[in-house]
Amino acid sequence: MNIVIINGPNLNLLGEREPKIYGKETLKSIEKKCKEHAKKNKIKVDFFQSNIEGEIVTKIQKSRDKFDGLIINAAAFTHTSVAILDALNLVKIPKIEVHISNIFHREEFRHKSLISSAVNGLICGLGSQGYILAIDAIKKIIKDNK
Ligand code: CA2
Repeated sequence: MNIVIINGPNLNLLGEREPKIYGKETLKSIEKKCKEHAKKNKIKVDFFQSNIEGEIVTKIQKSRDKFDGLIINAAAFTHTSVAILDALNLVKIPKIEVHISNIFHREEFRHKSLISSAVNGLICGLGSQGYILAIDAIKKIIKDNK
């Protein structure tokens, strides 16, 4: 099983600021945890981050023939990007949206995700643990679809 985990803008700086909202972990340590957990489950992970919307769109497009499942934390693009929504709709593999913070407890502009309609499910507000839960969930969806 091969999956891709896509991370959006500013998540490369995780751990440096706003620990009350996002915790103290860096994206590197989240990547390490995800890869360790995935390995135990015989899953290979491509962990990707970009600050550029077009690079994320291209990564999603290319996921079509390369991966069995996709996990995405689109960060701020969650609330703005029709391009990412369209790309997700074009890729017919299981997809899960993750947010470290509870976007519904925060400013009103974060309450709306433009991409949620294109994914199987959404995990938010559980910190970096959300990525691990998403790996477990996507594994089950992929298996059940076979
Ligand atoms: O909670 C999440 O995972 C978010 O996707 C994070 C985004 C935010 O725009 C979404 O509304 C919710 C922001 C990521 C910012 O990354 C940081 C980097 C360094 C320090 C603090 C945050």
